[in-house]
Amino acid sequence: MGFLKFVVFGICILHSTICSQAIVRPDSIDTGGKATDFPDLYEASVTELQDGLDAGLFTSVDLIKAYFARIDEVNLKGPVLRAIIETNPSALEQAAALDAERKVSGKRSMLHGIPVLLKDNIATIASEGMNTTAGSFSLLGSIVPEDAGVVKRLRAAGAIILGKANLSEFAHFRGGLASGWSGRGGQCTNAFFPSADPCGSSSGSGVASSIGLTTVALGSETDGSITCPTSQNNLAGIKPTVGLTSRAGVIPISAHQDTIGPMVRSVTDAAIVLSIMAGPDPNDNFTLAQPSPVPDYALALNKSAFAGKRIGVPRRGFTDRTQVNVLAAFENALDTIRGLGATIVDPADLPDIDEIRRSSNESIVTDTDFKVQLNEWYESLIDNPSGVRSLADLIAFNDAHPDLEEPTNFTSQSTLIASEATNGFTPAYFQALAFDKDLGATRGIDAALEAFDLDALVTPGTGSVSGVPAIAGYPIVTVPLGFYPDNVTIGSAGPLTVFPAPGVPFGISFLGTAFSEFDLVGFAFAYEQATMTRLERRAFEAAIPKTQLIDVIGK
Ligand SMILES: *[C@@H]1O[C@H](CO)[C@@H](O)[C@H](O)[C@H]1NC(C)=O
Ligand SMILES: *[C@@H]1O[C@H](CO)[C@@H](O)[C@H](O)[C@H]1NC(C)=O
Ligand SMILES: *[C@@H]1O[C@H](CO)[C@@H](O)[C@H](O)[C@H]1NC(C)=O
Ligand SMILES: *[C@@H]1O[C@H](CO)[C@@H](O)[C@H](O)[C@H]1NC(C)=O
Ligand SMILES: *[C@@H]1O[C@H](CO)[C@@H](O)[C@H](O)[C@H]1NC(C)=O
Ligand SMILES: *[C@@H]1O[C@H](CO)[C@@H](O)[C@H](O)[C@H]1NC(C)=O
Ligand SMILES: CC(=O)N[C@H]1CO[C@H](CO)[C@@H](O)[C@@H]1O
Repeated sequence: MGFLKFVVFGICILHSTICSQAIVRPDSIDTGGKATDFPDLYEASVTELQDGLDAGLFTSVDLIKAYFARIDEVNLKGPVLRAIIETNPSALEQAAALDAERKVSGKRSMLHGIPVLLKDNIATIASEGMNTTAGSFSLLGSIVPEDAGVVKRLRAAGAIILGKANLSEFAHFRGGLASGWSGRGGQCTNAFFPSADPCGSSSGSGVASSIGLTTVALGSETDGSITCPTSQNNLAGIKPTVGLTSRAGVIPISAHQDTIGPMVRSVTDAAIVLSIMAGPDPNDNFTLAQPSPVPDYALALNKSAFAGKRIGVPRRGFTDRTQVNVLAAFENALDTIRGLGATIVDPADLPDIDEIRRSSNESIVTDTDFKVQLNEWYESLIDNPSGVRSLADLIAFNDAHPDLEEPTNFTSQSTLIASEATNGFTPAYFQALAFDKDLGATRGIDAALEAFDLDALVTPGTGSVSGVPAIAGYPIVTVPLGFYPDNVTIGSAGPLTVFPAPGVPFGISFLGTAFSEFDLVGFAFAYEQATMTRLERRAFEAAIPKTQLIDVIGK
């Protein structure tokens, strides 16, 4: 991550007039030498950037300029990744104010002056200049009442909202559409192979973080939407326990499953961001039930976290024998984890896994919740120029605007239609909700943890990993595991995308009980540090932006 080089340069600034002049007038830097000592934005961590900001090496204004230029290089030009829908027109002004504040009174937090990209379902006040649309033209120009709860926390900590990321429209709660497609953003694609599936629904968040179009990105997960794009874009990501991070001001699917979390390049960055995002919010009563105080997840970053721990492998329903590349890497990972001092309990199947896989209680809950909550969302808007005020209006709007919302091969809105057919909080709904808690938590993850006396579960971060934690509302922490080999047979993922494909990443996930993030972060960190898999392979050449800090400083 260039950390060592950077520290050396930092010392140079403190002790040498020549070096510090070079910083003030970066144009004069010998590009054959010192210039390479700026953090490489492809990989730069929160800590590296914070050190550089504190040392006066560069400013947050420089960071915003550099990321905007990097977005411009690859978003609609070159590889046309379509990871970003909008950039923040107020970001430079906000960065300048935060730079000035840093000079006077120092940094507010580890995120002071650090750019954060939001999935487009996370609300930001319209007066700042950005839309909040979940990728849908039905919400273009709409005025939300206020920032989302997590955005309020990030801004209070000094973070700068860089822009809005593309996503599978409505967080993939629309129909049988390809991952990463939205009406407003078009088809987002992976940076590791041309036109590869980015997974979803937090697709743009994943792609943008993977190649350094931002320092931090946030995604949301109802069932797989942080975990899968984290896995498929070579990232570290945390799907928090439902109720750890506020969903207030996030375009909803289900209060019982939605959760907001970081998708970044290292477990350390994920821990820093989660520590700031998490906490109670009076506008989301699920967050009032979380343990207090919020832990400092950075204290979980312990390379010895596996020592003396028992980690279970829930094979049945979690691993897919046909995924030979993923499984081979996973078996190696289990050896690594054993080598780090853990006892691997394999298999450690969930006692009720077959019953869970037969159940369709989840869609009863999500279809019902979505209609109620989306109607509330439209009603909460101060204005919506499209005139859409309900789920029924949305379905009609899509059909009335096929050019915008139903282009060839992207017509389905079967999920919206199924949701519209539900009838609110009926006894059958409450029964399905109770079944899900019992199946996923009590007789599922918690039963396995207890039966095998485990500290956590570990599975490939692909395929069906997210379903049981989804219905339980339980956390998942995912880090890189490997990459599809160069000779993998390329498959089709959607009308415009391919998967698998050479070089496309896959991850490994750690699962646990409610609010076990501290332990899971420790395990993910220990595994990440022992392997550093992310650094083994980079994006394809055209998808790697060229702009670096040196190109914008002082310009
Ligand atoms: C929303 O997007 C439209 C079209 O791109 C743009 O004109 C507008 O400034 C954006 N922001 C808001 C707050 O509507
Ligand atoms: C949140 O409030 C709703 C309605 O006001 C209530 O039905 C629900 O049980 C509450 N949830 C929690 C976790 O407190
Ligand atoms: C790291 O984990 C090891 C093994 O559990 C423990 O002995 C040690 O105290 C931990 N270190 C810190 C700083 O928490
Ligand atoms: C919900 O789960 C219960 C318990 O496994 C099961 O008996 C029931 O059939 C499930 N309902 C649906 C609609 O799948
Ligand atoms: C890819 O290469 C590996 C190692 O050379 C080989 O074992 C495997 O059979 C090849 N796979 C395909 C699909 O050709
Ligand atoms: C729609 O999808 C089919 C099958 O994937 C493909 O052959 C066709 O070219 C696509 N049409 C457009 C306009 O993208
Ligand atoms: C920031 C950016 O490049 N946004 C673009 C996202 O895609 C839509 C559709 O192509 C463009 O209109 C935006 O300009």
